[in-house]
Amino acid sequence: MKDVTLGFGEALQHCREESQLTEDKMEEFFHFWREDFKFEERALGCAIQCMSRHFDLLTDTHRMHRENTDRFIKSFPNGEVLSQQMVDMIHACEAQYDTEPDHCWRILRVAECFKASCQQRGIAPTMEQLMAELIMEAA
Ligand code: BOM
Repeated sequence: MKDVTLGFGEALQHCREESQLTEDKMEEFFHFWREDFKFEERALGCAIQCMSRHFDLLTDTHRMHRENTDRFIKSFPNGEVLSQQMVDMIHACEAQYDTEPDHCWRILRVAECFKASCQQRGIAPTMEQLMAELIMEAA
């Protein structure tokens, strides 16, 4: 999951401007997994929408594109094991917030729900794992 997160997070720089997400709101994407992270900024939902679009993970109704998302996740280490459950969790979260008409807010709620589902199943990456991976990449 740390690898998928860091891979997905690479689109943040690309999406900052169009989503109006300033650096004081989110410095790096992996902060998403912090225990005290707040899902309060609509701009973060817009950023996640832009990032998903960057990797072609959305349908034309701004919902998760299952096949593309499956392929994206499987392109990372451990993705083969994670993909099915991640896609199913995101889909269940989408169903829960389907009536929210604003795409940025809806995607933010879906992301929050997805994070909670990952924590419940014990597949959320820890900050230690993410930090270690970043240090390895920099070395
Ligand atoms: O209905 C819109 C679907 C938007 C999906 C939101 C999922 C939350 C993504 C935030 C965390 C990402 C970590 C890894 C990448 C998963 C593809």
